[in-house]
Amino acid sequence: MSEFTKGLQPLNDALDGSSLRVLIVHTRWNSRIVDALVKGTYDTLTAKHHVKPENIAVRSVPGAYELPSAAQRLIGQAQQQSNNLIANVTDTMADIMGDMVDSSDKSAQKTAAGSSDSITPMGKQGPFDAVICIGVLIKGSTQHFEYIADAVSHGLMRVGLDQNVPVVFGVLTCLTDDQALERAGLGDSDTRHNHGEDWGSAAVEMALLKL
Ligand code: DLZ
Repeated sequence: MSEFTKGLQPLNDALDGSSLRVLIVHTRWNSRIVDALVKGTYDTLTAKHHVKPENIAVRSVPGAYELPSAAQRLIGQAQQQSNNLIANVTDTMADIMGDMVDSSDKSAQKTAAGSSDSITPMGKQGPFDAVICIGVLIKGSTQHFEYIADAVSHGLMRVGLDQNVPVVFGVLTCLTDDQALERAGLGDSDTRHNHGEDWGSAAVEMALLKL
């Protein structure tokens, strides 16, 4: 039986994210806190889970309200790029096979084999395996906070389910500035913790989830 009663029970297994492609979308609202959270997320992805820096795309949006639509659009663009690339590779392979069938000439076969070496690898253009949306909402004196928090949490859940891509909810919804600082690892207490670290691990765990 675990001694652990509160918070996230860490996995015992090491999660290898070296084959994953991850998108981080973050706000520019509350940027000091958000920047610390993005750094915590990024460092965990690369140092703990070995996600390659070239496979991490980072994009910013104005505020938390923009996170769901930005995530949806960027996921779609990456998927489209990937489809185009696959279509190009398929066309090139068909051309090569056609050339080889058309000609019994050894030199033609050599040329064809040469061209297959130049097919562009997937590189930075694959679809995303996970998306992490990061922002900080701090309650003010109006109902703005409640409306945005509600819209963003529902919006991000919808994007994840509709796109079938894990979307990590990296949005702090805090009543005070101090609460936000503590949760970005910038506070004064001994219990301060950068939640970005948990979000990085959650993204890798969800991307690798299988039966
Ligand atoms: C307008 C606003 C306010 C009052 N507070 C925050 C906040 O604490 N955190 C945040 O990320 N964004 C805030 N915004 C901006 C909205 O999220 C959004 O960018 C604008 O309403 C434009 O759609």
